[in-house]
Amino acid sequence: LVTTFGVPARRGRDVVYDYLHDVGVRYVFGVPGTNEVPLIDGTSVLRLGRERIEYVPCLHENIAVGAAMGYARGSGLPGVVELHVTPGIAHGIGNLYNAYKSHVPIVVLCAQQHSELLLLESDLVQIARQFTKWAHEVRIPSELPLVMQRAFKEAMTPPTQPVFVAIPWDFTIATVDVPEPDPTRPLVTRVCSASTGDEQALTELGRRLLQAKTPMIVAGDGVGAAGAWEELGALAAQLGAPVYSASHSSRMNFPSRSLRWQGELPQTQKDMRATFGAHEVVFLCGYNSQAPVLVFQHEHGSLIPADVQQLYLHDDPWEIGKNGVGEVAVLGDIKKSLPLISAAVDRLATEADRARLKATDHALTDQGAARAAAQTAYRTAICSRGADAPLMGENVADALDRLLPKPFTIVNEAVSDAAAIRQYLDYSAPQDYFFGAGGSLGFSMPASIGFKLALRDTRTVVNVVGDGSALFYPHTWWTTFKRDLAILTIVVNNHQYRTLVRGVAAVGAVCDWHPTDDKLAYLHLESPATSFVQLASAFGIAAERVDRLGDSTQRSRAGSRRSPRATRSCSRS
Ligand SMILES: Cc1ncc(C[n+]2csc(CCOP(=O)(O)OP(=O)(O)O)c2C)c(N)n1
Ligand SMILES: [Mg+2]
Repeated sequence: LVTTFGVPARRGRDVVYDYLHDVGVRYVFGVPGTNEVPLIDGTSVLRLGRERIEYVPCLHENIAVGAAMGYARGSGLPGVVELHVTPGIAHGIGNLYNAYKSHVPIVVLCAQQHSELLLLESDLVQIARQFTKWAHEVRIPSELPLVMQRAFKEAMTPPTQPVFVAIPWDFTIATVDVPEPDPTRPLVTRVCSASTGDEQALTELGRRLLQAKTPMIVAGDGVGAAGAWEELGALAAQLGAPVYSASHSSRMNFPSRSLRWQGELPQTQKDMRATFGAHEVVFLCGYNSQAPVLVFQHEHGSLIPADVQQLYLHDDPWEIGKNGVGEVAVLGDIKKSLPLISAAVDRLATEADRARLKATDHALTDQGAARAAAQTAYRTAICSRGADAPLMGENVADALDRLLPKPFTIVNEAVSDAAAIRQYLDYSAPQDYFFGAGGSLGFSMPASIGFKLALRDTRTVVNVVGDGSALFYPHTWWTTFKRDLAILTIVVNNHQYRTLVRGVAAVGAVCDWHPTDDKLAYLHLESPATSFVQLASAFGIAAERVDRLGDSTQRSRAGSRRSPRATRSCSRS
């Protein structure tokens, strides 16, 4: 076959791979159907001077999407998945939602039915639209280059998010009149969006922070994405301001060892209001607000009390002032704009201001030191309960802190123990930590696969996951085994959906509603007593069960070359 240019004909799927090569991805994740075979087969076509792209098969579409999410975060490139028609995309929605809320760039390619059977099929774009930045179904094969360039451009441009492209499968084998790309020229637009926010507005923001007696800072995912720990830390120190992380942060947005860090925002309306209410000004930096409390009662007032002034800086205009009025609201690159706020504070401060800020910061860091000492004392106490004491989730966090070599990436889905995993470990950078901000469970085992493929031997990847969460996609281990990935999975097994048990109690306290059947058997996982060791072994993964405190102090061998695949199942936590 030759094209009108007289060059060898190329197929639609070859055009698709032009774009994957252009952005530099090394892996495509998916679950095959007949529709996808031509696309998958595209990974077998070798390109001169290009690294090979590999297909990573998974046993469920949500595993594939989760793996793409981890790969994107681990590599800094978009994650790519190839999903089957209707049920395929439907299965992948949970992690697509997590990626959407966590602002992870994923390009979802979905092989639609044959173009002449479309009327018999479902509207794939309608399924995916609400969880993506852009969703489109290719109408004719010649549209592929335009659509692929737009898809990657959109996914990668901040605010990064998933995009969705449905391709009737016959288009992937159709000939298209597109020549081989010139490797010296880009195929995808890379938008340089690192613009500093308006200087005047940043000065005003600095002025309001300086005037406030006790300003408070909330660090959201925008801070971690911009790599702005240092800049935000400098501002917090300058102001003597406590820094909270946004609820459901998908990265570590402030150093866990900073004496100014207060952990994530509280989880109830009452506590959240009390926290914000103690300050007259709050600076919401890179803050992505999302359903952070279980019960919201309108009559008890907004989560941020009305008399608290809200100041915003973000590179995502949608998130700025999404749920409250920003009195000063600046759109701009966070890393570049923060130093201008600090400079304004510095410029505007009188000698008296400087002395006041210094004293405030001393008091704040003294409180932080007292908090750290109390945490150390608590940790010592829970670790001194005797070798036979049953393990607690917090012991797992403590052991990881003591035994895990740096650099590491923690993928945290230890639902009711998630705070300890954030607080006990010493993270060095925002990307040392991942959580699925949508809260759709079953994200961490799949995401760990993507992280490990992206990071290879440069980092130890540890997945800490609740038993309930692990049971969503234990067949992730099939891919772990197939790809020989050294991932340490720690299943924190409390034999229940503990968060939900606590949630029912919280609803009872707030709404005065109590379930008729208070045994809540459907929130318990004791029977059958699932053996995670057997489950892991079934997929070829080495595993051991750790019941007692004394057993948890031995250094794990996972991550070492001798023991490439290991799982720890911690029971009776
Ligand atoms: C896909 C999905 N289904 C259901 C839920 C509701 N849910 C929230 S927490 C939870 C239980 C988590 O249990 P486990 O992983 O064992 O953690 P634990 O609370 O016991 O620490 C469930 C089922 C969810 N968030 N996502
Ligand atoms: Mg549990």
